[in-house]
Amino acid sequence: MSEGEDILYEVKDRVTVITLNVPDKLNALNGDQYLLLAKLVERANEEEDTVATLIQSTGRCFSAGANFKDKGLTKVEPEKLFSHEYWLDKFVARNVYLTDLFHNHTKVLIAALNGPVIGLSAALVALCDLVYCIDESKVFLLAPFSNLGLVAEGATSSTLFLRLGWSKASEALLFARPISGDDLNKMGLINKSYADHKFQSTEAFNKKVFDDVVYQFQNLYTPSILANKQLLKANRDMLINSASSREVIKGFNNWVKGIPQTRFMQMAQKDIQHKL
Ligand code: CO8
Repeated sequence: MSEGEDILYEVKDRVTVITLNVPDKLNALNGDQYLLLAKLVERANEEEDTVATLIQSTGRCFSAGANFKDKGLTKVEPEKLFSHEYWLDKFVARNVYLTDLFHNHTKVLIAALNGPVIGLSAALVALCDLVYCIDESKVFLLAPFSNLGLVAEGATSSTLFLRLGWSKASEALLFARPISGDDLNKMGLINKSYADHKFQSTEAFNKKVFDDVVYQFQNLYTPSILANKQLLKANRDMLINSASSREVIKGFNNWVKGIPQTRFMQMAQKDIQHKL
């Protein structure tokens, strides 16, 4: 593992640990960083001896979603701004690829939430098998697509109702309302909150989650764990795949009209903000 990289990758004790490492931007990721995350998750899938892939973060926010200052989104050359080719590449292909990689990951996929999770990153967390959080009072999940001229991404139009029920999913998606950590915990999206531990740092929380993950699969028969994951996942295959393809086409239609680009610029200039 090397310092100074945007996303860190390490394999230890049969777990691949992927760490979002852009804390000064609240781990908001630009297009290249989301693609890097996709490549690292793909690499984790190919690791021969691992049982689990743990996605953790740094600082006070798990991830603030897409970076609204990403030049690839807001400073696009005029001839590309409304171009089908550009948005098929930068939006459709990348989102489908990332969603598919998370959905079809063959190891146990785990997220350790050190703070809020937003947008496309929230969608990826909702595709994880297990979710742990540092303290439910410090965490929320925000799917702010209705505020950004976007539609559901990363299969959230199916994962949120699967994991939270129809009513919460509607509130979250239609009105871009944050779902509190307390609700995420009560509704079962969070497996365990570590609030009682009162961790002094994200690193201490990450270490505890890592140790607990390793402890959980010790002495179990690994092929059965992974086969059970496949069996469980098969129940959502149709839902995720169809949601993902419907979502990107609706989203794409907005990008070629320039709608999200304008909303992202307004967000960067603080002309609009999210309900928190
Ligand atoms: N992108 C870039 N910078 C960000 C982002 C972001 N998404 N979020 C926060 N930051 C930066 C802020 O600009 C600020 O920087 P600076 O200190 O230099 O001014 C710093 O992080 C701290 O932010 P705040 O002062 O706002 O901290 P708060 O604790 O008050 O608020 C929030 C934290 C709630 C996270 C708030 O910053 C926020 O609402 N951020 C926007 C979140 C957002 O809208 N993300 C996009 C979601 S949509 C998505 O992910 C799908 C997009 C699909 C794109 C596909 C590619 C084509």
